[in-house]
Amino acid sequence: MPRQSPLGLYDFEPQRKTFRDEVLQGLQDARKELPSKYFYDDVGSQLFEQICEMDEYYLTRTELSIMQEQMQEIVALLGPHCLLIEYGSGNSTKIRMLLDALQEPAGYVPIDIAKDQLLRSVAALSLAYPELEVLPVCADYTSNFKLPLPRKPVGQKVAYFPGSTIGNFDREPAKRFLQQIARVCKGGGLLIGVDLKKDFNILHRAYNDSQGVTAQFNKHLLVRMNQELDADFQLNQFGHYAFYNPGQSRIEMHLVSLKNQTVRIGDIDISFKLGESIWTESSYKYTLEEFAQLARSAGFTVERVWTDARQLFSVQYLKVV
Ligand code: AVI
Repeated sequence: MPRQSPLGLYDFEPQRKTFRDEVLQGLQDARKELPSKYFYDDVGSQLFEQICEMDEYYLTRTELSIMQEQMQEIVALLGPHCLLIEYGSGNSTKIRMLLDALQEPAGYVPIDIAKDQLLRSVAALSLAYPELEVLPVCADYTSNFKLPLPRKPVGQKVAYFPGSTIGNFDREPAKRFLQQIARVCKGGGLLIGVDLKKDFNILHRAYNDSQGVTAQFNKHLLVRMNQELDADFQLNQFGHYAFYNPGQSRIEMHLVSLKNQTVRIGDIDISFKLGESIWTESSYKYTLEEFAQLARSAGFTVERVWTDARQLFSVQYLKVV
């Protein structure tokens, strides 16, 4: 059962038990790896918002401009009285654009793993949209949890998954997650942002910004382990390393050890060789056809695809079959 707290939050306490277990498992494997969801505590979420505002990170502003241009058509597809379910709502900026345009939405369910940010954004949204029923859920959105329902009758359920966060899933988990959304939104659809394959240099700049914010975001995992798991990572002894792997169609983000070293996590020692890395994130890039195939395999049809003039990014509306 989730804990109910002020502002009607359904709290499934997603980070309480798992962080330590997943860290120790990930760092004791032959290939060291950490789940990228752990970037997103309060500070990590703020660092990510900073990334979204940077010139080099074309994704956010391109997606927003596509949404702005196509809003009339989007609203017509979502229809009146829809229940909007946002997976990974962050600071809920993008949703405002939709909420401003939609015809009497039945409710809004923001789902996020970072509780404080979720509560802040819900408080702000409730002030800005007093008529709207907001049903916040603090959970790892890939886990199985029961979706709260609004009091008003629902036209159709529409999931919103912007930002190309689907790119942070490997192929099979991406399919499973889309299948999960298809089950939740039976009879409805999914409005999703998907980043497209493009010139490697543009990709490289987006994940290696000149101000070093992405590096700080990456190293935030080390900071969290130091603060929450009693670890002693020295931040300057690990380097941010992000590159496009064309064979796998993904940006890979790593933290590379700059020397032979042993790090303590609580009472466990983890050794690193010079040049050994912790793989912290993948960000897959798709062609429109590749993504359509993935969507079909998960039980959707691609109803509509919008892109920018340079075909950097796409916003897509998928219908549950
Ligand atoms: C959240 N996600 C879509 C971002 C991405 O582009 O993969 C996370 C990110 N990692 C580095 N910069 C941004």
